[in-house]
Amino acid sequence: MSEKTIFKRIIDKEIPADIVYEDDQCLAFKDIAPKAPTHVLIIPKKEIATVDDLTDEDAALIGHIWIVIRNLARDLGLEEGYRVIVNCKEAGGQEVPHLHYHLLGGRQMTWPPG
Ligand code: IU
Repeated sequence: MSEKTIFKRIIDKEIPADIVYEDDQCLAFKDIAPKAPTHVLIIPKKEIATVDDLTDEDAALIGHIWIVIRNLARDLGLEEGYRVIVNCKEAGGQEVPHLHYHLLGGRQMTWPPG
């Protein structure tokens, strides 16, 4: 059996995280190395490694995550705007192989990203 990812260990409460939201389908916690004044990671509790590993059955879950992101952005005071990023696999800059959405805000974002 493959080892748990660090995010699975956070879901299982084996290691601490600064959790800002949790329900039966997903978890949101502050990024340990924030790239903006607000930097929260939203992850499904289901173990999905990357965007490429999504199946048709995950459609409702992904829709739910977007609603959670919208609510979090509002609750965290990001009414001026924010950015949501999903890195996919190595060339996309993904380091942790558990699907996660970066919610970034509190400063002016620039384009294009690096
Ligand atoms: P990436 O898209 O896989 O590159 O993003 C992983 C993020 O997870 C990155 O921003 C890290 O700072 C963050 N992170 C974390 O919050 N807690 C951890 O224990 C580890 C990484 I490892």
